[in-house]
Amino acid sequence: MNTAIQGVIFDLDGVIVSTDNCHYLAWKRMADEEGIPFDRTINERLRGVSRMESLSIILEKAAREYSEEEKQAMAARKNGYYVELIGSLTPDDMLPGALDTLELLKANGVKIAIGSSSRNTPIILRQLRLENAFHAVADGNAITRSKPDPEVFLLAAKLLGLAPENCLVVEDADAGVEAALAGGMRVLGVGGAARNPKATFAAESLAAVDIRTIIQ
Ligand code: B16
Ligand code: MG
Repeated sequence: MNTAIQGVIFDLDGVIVSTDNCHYLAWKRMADEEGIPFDRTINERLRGVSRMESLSIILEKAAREYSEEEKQAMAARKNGYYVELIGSLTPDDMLPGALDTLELLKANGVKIAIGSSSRNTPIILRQLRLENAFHAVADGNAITRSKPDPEVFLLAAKLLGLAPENCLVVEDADAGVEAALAGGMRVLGVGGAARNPKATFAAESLAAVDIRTIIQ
């Protein structure tokens, strides 16, 4: 079996760009309006988790039950606040080392893809001027099961035309590390996931690693 890494699949939030503060501020605004306790510690649990699952985590602290209709409305309201905030993202908001890593991989003939839970992926890529930078984009709009299910990464590999064992995933969330491994891929943990013992490789950020040492 040929196990050379021919493609790298990047998570978006926390790997290419840090939108987590925008997610936090938008959820916080919605939670404050509803009188639901919400802080940065709870926010940490939302990394890589889908919008509706994030809402379920926030509602653990709610004083009452919310109907399905109310939940849909709250998620839509939060998303409105979030979209407003990410409207001011620019290429300068890319995380250290991200752009260099993408360019290095392309120069070495390695295919690159996005594998993100976010349904706002197209907006974020446009804001960062990365809309044409990837060979494939798999995001929250194209999947039904979010991380730790491997669906988004398996879709990205398929779109790249590669077998999972020939792909490396770069992730900042534990749910994403689980998803990559469940999909039969190796994973480079960065940020919070750098401390996940299950990650195949680890680095504080993309600026702290020469990706060529991993893909060779
Ligand atoms: P949206 P990633 C994830 O992005 C975020 O980490 C997570 O906090 C968010 O809830 C999820 O996207 C869904 O985002 O509401 O924009 O669809 O880390 O998978 O790139
Ligand atoms: Mg992430």
